[in-house]
Amino acid sequence: MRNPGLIERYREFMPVSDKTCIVSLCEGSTPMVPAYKLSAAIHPRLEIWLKYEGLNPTGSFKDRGMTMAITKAVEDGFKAVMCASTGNTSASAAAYAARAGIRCAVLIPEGKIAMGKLSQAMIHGAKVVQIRGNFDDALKLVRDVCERHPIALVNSVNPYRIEGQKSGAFEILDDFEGEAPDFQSMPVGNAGNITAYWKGYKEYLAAGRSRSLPIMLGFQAAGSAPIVLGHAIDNPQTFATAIRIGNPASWKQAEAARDESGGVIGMVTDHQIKEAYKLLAATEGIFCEPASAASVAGLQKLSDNGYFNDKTPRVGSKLRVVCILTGHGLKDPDNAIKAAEAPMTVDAEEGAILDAIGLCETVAV
Ligand code: AN7
Repeated sequence: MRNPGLIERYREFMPVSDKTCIVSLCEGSTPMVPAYKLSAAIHPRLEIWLKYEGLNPTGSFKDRGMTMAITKAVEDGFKAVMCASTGNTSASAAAYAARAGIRCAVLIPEGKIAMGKLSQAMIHGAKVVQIRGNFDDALKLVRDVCERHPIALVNSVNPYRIEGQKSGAFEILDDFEGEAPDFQSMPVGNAGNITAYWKGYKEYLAAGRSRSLPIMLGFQAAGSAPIVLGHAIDNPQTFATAIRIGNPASWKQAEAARDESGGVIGMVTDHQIKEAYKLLAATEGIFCEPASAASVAGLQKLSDNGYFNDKTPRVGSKLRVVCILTGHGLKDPDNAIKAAEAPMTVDAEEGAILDAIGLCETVAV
């Protein structure tokens, strides 16, 4: 069946009426990929599933919130939208604004967004402004501008963004026929997504569409871990630029999701993120961007610390975990090229090629 987009799929849970003109790129309904080898590598009792959000129309989970935020901006009469972004929000806002025929401006930290994301904002015709500052500076500026001018703010402080993004939880529950996974693991930056997932899980339960709630596990990069450290970070650092955020807007809501679910918000080093990023690509054939791999790096860290040893599965014999792979690996080709083996250059003749690939002895037919 054709995917009608998530507002249509979950219309009864979304703030729309019969008159609402929905702006959609047929987002959502992303695959849940079972990860057998990854599960075995991390902990024998885990059954890991990868929710591949990189397969949304602009390559990240941001499209879930953006279909809703742009739909409402248009309904409310706005002719322009604006956001601060570490990259993916700007790509999504630019695409949905183009589709709606309204203007879009994005504020990004100079030199700190991945190339794929920048190219998207540009090709969709957004006004792209780089600031000499970080994401937190950009968000403050955008909030001020949108307060004083008739421009809709489409960062996740816009409640419609959260309404759209909660659909990710609905899909997981539908995929598992109403039984929540034992754990959900995800990266945390500005903390809108963990807020949205937890809201979604609770709403589905209250509506009688599911029977249980997961334990929420969120991971920040060690150089950008304000929630873990308990204070804002003035100069956040990490190669996972998507989550290079020092003062998350939804800080309190993220703590609530952690505490209400009995979960953890932890931190993982850039090295741990890089290892998980490479492991996903090399053993599961799944290419996500670095920030997304923090969800898997975090599981590895918890496993190493014995966290899963005393946990009991809700159903079956394995602890079921869903990792939210928030963005596609192609967003950030520079980091992929840096993390992998460089290509070889040889003469255009068979002997040289066979030498170079070095596979002939092991896979000879
Ligand atoms: C791939 O695009 O903040 O905790 O401006 O792009 O909801 O912020 C992106 C965040 C995780 C963190 N993974 O989500 C932006 C932006 C990816 C991301 C996050 C982001 P939140």
